[in-house]
Amino acid sequence: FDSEYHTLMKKIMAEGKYKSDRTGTGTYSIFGYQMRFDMQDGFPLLTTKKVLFRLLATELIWFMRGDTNIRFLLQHNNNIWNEWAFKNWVESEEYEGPDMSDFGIRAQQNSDFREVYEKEMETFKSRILEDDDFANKYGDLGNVYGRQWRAWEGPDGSFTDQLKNVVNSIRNNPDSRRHIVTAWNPAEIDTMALPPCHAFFQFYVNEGKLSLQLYQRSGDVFLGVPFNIASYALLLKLVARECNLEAHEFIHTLGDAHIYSNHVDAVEKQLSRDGFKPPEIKINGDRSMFDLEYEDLEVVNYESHSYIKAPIAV
Ligand code: THF
Repeated sequence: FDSEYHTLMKKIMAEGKYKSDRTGTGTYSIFGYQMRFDMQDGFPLLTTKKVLFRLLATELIWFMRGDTNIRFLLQHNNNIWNEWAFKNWVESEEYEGPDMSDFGIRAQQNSDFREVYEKEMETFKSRILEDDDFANKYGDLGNVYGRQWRAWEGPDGSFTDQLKNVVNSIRNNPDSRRHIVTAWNPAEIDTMALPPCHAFFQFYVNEGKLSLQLYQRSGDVFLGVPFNIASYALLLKLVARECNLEAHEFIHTLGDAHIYSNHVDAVEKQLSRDGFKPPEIKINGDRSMFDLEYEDLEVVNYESHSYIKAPIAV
């Protein structure tokens, strides 16, 4: 599994063209790439750096619940979406603290600013956790993944539960070529804190085995993609269990696959390492995927190299 991912990193390092980007960081990027992970060989949690399963698992549970408010994530000590909610807050009329424009890039370049930013962020997090009105207003990321998966709003005001529908269609009509969930809702892109990166996925059933292919329009290969691989592999396991099928292949198709210029050293470090045997994920208890709790999940035999820290581009 690590080698499938390392091949992608090597290709971008060798062939990636420099490109400026929305966040002002700069990336090396290629367009169009596919990886395949056979779940019968184990669970694709990378081992050449430590990937924090708890973070991607609680994020997936958050998506599956149809939740779009970072409060749930904060309650699970998960900070991966804070910056996007914080951005809405500091750009709002109500915000009266120190100037936070371009906080992502400035926090990396200026340590005095970083201190002020971190203090503002701590205050923001406490208010989201403690103040219901504040959380409703500024913790919500808009019509992001959870909303589109569980409550896609149609032109007539009705809601479509794409995730429930796809589970039912896999169960009742396995050979269908329409087992699709899409987070890319053109009419609502401007109501999202960030348009979906992992935008569209499809299931496929053959000989009692279930596969999932994801189309990801944009992939932050060092930070995001290890999460995305494990997250969709976990989703595949959960849907397979829900439908009494075996999980087979996770196929990851990428559009713009990029390495941020400030991740290059981290990538080289990771590329110098050899992988371990992949772990297994156990789903304990008999709760359905729709009621799943993080405590139902267990990572077994995860041996990995050390964690490699890298800054997130906002
Ligand atoms: N923006 C960018 N630039 N990259 C992304 O991967 C990304 N996402 C989501 C939304 N915007 C994005 C957010 N997902 C981390 C991982 C996934 C994220 C955001 C951040 C991250 O920093 N992971 C660290 C651990 C962080 C921690 O300890 O709290 C890591 O090393 O894995 C892609 O969907």
